[in-house]
Amino acid sequence: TGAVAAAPKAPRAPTTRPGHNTPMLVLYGSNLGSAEELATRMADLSEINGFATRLGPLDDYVGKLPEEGGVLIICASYNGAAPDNATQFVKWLDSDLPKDAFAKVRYAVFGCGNSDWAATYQSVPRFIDEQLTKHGARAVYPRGEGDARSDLDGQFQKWFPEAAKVATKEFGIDWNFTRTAEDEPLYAIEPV
Ligand code: FMN
Repeated sequence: TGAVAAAPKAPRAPTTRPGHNTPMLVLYGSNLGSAEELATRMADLSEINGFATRLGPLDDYVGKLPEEGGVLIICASYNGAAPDNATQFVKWLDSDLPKDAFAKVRYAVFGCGNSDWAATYQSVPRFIDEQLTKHGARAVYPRGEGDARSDLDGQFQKWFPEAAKVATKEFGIDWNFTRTAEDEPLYAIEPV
């Protein structure tokens, strides 16, 4: 009786994951979970923006940094020493490596630290960055620093989108890294 059924919703514009599939390895060194959580966030964003993404602790990749695509590293420090799941990786970087060991590696590092530890603030991410560069790797974007004493999350949120923008250029990807975790999902439950 005059009631008008709601018009069906306009179909959502189709969204698909971009298909460039550039490899992206996201590695973390973390004892208490902050670096691991940020790594997981980066891996999610990397995947939904079309990178063929892998995620793992630094120690799982001793001797096997990939020469294709990119490597994103996020690592904490503990009294100047590596987190438990990055100990072997740091030892490896400190070993007698050929000068060009990482000549084909492209990477970016973000450090999680706390400036209360003034003498060793950011020491492990800094060391990783220095060793990679020293052995021929290319830093796609300058190392970022997050300070848990002030605003680690905010510093990360400034660093990552800029790093991502530069990375897409570096890898020649015709796609601006604009999808965020808050966007419409790429998939929906289909009625069967
Ligand atoms: N941060 C630094 O930058 N340099 C340090 O030497 C350092 N030593 C720490 C020692 C202890 C016992 C604790 C609890 C924290 C220390 N921090 C240091 C801060 C941590 O690296 C920082 O909180 C980081 O976000 C922790 O990451 P995670 O939760 O992934 O382990």
